[in-house]
Amino acid sequence: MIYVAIKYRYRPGLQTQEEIKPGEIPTPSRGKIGAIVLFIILMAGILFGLLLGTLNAVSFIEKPPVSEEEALVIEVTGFQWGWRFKYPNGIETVGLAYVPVGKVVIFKVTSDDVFHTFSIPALKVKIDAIPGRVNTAWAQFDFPGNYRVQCYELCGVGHAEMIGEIRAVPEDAFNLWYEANAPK
Ligand SMILES: [Cu+2]
Repeated sequence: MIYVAIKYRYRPGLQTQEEIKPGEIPTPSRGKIGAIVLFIILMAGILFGLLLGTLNAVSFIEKPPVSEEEALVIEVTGFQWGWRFKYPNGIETVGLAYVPVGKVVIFKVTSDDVFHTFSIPALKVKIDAIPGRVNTAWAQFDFPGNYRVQCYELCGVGHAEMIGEIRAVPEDAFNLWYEANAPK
């Protein structure tokens, strides 16, 4: 834009907007149809490339790479102010969830009261938690460790304290915990 602004700036001898009389067709002295076509194609190409990249990224984010049978499905419920996790075998925890390293985890996210947003910042996971609705997000924890969970939707005075933790542990350790804590 700076280049064009300098190159095509007004110079003496050129018509200004005010000098063009009503009904007069200005002399198309500066138009280059080839350049215009080239730039339209170039711009359309860039936008199309960006569009493809975006669609690709969105489908990666939204579609878990494996089916729910092959993944660990955890129901996540936000409430004022905390996170509840429910596992397929009935285990329920509040504020802390264990997951196995290397396995795809699917989060079915909803809320008990107001709008919240479930997020695991380290893994760039972020999905709205809305009462009466279940939103799906997924993640794969490739490294053992503690992952912070944070609410990203202002949801009342306790919003800043609406923090949870996901502990990614080796699959063996997870299975021990999972079996040992299964509700009888
Ligand atoms: Cu919240």
